[in-house]
Amino acid sequence: MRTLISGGTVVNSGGGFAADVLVEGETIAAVTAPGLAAALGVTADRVIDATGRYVLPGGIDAHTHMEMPFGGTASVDTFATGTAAAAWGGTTTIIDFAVQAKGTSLLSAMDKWHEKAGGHCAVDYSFHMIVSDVNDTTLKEMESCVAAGVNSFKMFMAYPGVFYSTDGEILRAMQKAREIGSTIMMHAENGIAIDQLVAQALAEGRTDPVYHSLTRPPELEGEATHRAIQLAAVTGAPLYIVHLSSRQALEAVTTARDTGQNVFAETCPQYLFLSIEDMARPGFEGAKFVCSPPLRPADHQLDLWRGLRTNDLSVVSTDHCPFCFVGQKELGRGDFSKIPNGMPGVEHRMDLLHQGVVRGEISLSRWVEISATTPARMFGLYPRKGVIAPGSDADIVVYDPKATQVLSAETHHMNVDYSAYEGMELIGKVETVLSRGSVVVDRGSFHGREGHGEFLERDLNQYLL
Ligand code: DUC
Ligand code: ZN
Ligand code: ZN
Ligand code: ZN
Repeated sequence: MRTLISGGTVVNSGGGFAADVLVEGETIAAVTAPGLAAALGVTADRVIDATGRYVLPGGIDAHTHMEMPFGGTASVDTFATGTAAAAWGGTTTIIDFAVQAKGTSLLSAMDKWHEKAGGHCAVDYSFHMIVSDVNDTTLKEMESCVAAGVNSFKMFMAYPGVFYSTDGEILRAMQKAREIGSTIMMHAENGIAIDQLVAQALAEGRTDPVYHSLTRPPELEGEATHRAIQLAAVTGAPLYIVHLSSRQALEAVTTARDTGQNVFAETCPQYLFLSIEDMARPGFEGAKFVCSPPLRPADHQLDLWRGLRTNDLSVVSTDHCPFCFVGQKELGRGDFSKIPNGMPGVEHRMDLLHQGVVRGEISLSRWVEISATTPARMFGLYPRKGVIAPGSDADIVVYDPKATQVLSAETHHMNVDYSAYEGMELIGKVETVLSRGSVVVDRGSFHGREGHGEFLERDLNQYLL
């Protein structure tokens, strides 16, 4: 099968240029001057007219939680529904977190995630490991994970008793990561102090959703981020701060990067577009916005956009972790600490970030860089993913920058009963999506197939100094 995408503007992280893209089977065969392939007599089985459109590398969402057991329930997108929603939004690769429960082995967690995802994904997928039980066996198993194409390990300074690791445990895992060339990903919030604030708030009868944010202050994200960075400095391990939400945490990352440390960070659309005001909505509406770290006062958003421009924030992922309002978020009526933590978002990352381009917060090429190219390089998928170039997988998004849309639970494809962005008007829309050469979405209809997505074994972080 040969496909020609003609007349569009190819946008890579290095910039945009008018070009045609020729796809042979699952890969990109050529990126040519406009009209060249046709002039040379190359025929195609399918021609996609991209006039007036951007032709982008498929998005990579490096942070999702499909069917994850959490807070006494489980996130509601399966790998089938979640990857289909991703495709609708122009994301053609997800990296999901396989969870090691305390008292279980790392490799059994990886097996379990292969079982959940295998044969069900509409687009390509890979895993990071969540390490929640540091012991000699786990540390040894980290080597086997790397051999199996999983070379990034997330740890938690939050959630005591669940995923939490002590500083000593983090230090040991970082030493191992340094030895085997892996990156440690950190959920950086001081969970010990937070648990005290939560208990105090509940004892005083402060039970509304907004207290979820007020008991997880940005100082305790900044402190944990700084501490993780120092542990990384002592051990020499590369560190990637996940879901960075606050000015305080960004400051710690910026300082580390300015001194040349291998420290990287991602933020998420919810921290760029939503705020603590949303958690204070009337009634129990705020529960829809409960995630950790929490939404911050709106002025943090300006710092995060600046961080994206200065590359102190290198990646935007979603932390997609959807729980339905009815029956799941409602578990926390009368006690905010029982609201399952997490928000839906895998479908709208590319579109939301495009608003940053429209508003002049980031450039067109930076949009592609933070949503596709850098995640590919950070997590060892480049140049197979993250770029429109000969030899790369034909994961391609034809994007109409002038179309408009209104986000709504009525029209989204995630398996969740609300939208965190209900009624938001956006400029720009995904038109056609190819995953390894197959059209999976085209002008409002889905052509993807459960099981088309393949597991991606990943290489080393390509940014290490
Ligand atoms: N934060 C969330 O909001 N959900 C899942 C896990 C996490 O760290
Ligand atoms: Zn199955
Ligand atoms: Zn986290
Ligand atoms: Zn997460």
